[in-house]
Amino acid sequence: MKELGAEATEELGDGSPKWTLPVIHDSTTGAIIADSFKIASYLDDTYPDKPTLFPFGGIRAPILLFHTYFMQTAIAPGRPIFVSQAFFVLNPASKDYFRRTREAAFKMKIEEFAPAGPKREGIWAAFKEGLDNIASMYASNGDGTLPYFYGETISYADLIVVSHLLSIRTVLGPETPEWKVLEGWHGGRWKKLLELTKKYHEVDA
Ligand SMILES: N[C@@H](CCC(=O)N[C@@H](CS)C(=O)NCC(=O)O)C(=O)O
Repeated sequence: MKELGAEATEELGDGSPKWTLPVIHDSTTGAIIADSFKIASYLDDTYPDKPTLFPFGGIRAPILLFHTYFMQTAIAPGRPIFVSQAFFVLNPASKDYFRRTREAAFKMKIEEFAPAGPKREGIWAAFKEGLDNIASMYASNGDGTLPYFYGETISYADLIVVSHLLSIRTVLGPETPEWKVLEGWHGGRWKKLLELTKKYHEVDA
């Protein structure tokens, strides 16, 4: 990341810089941008004539607020599960790194939150509770059935949800009972959202 000229996005516990993905290199302008929200803002600013991510131009605060809330309310409580699933498909070097950093962060052994581990059910329930709040937020629009954060208008808010759901589906496996259960939550809202946004995330769609 340093070689690329990407900025650190966060700080580690000891105050030293932390670099994270995603990072983009725009070969048209030469810009290197780290941090997903900054990337989304950059893309709208740089390519305003293309389909945009923020429906009200430079007014980004509502989606930034949603992003923060979604991460804190739904993703953070479920993260041990998503992390432990990824752990089992990583190569040995990454496995060692994951075990060391994630066990320290969650103060639990990977095996505790892995499938059939003693913490699994509680973490899954906390994630569901978080997603309940996000579903209520979506359902507060119109008659409650509109698919997007801005009702009928797709935006970066929905892509935040979609990208996390895709990552969860990938690490759990699309045929696992946990994923199948999630698809049925909130009247199938998330399954539908993935279907509606297929053209953005399925190569053949
Ligand atoms: N605020 C950042 C957070 C991104 C983030 O946490 N990325 C993870 C991968 S999904 C990462 O790079 N982690 C590196 C690490 O924990 O060592 C963003 O949204 O871009």
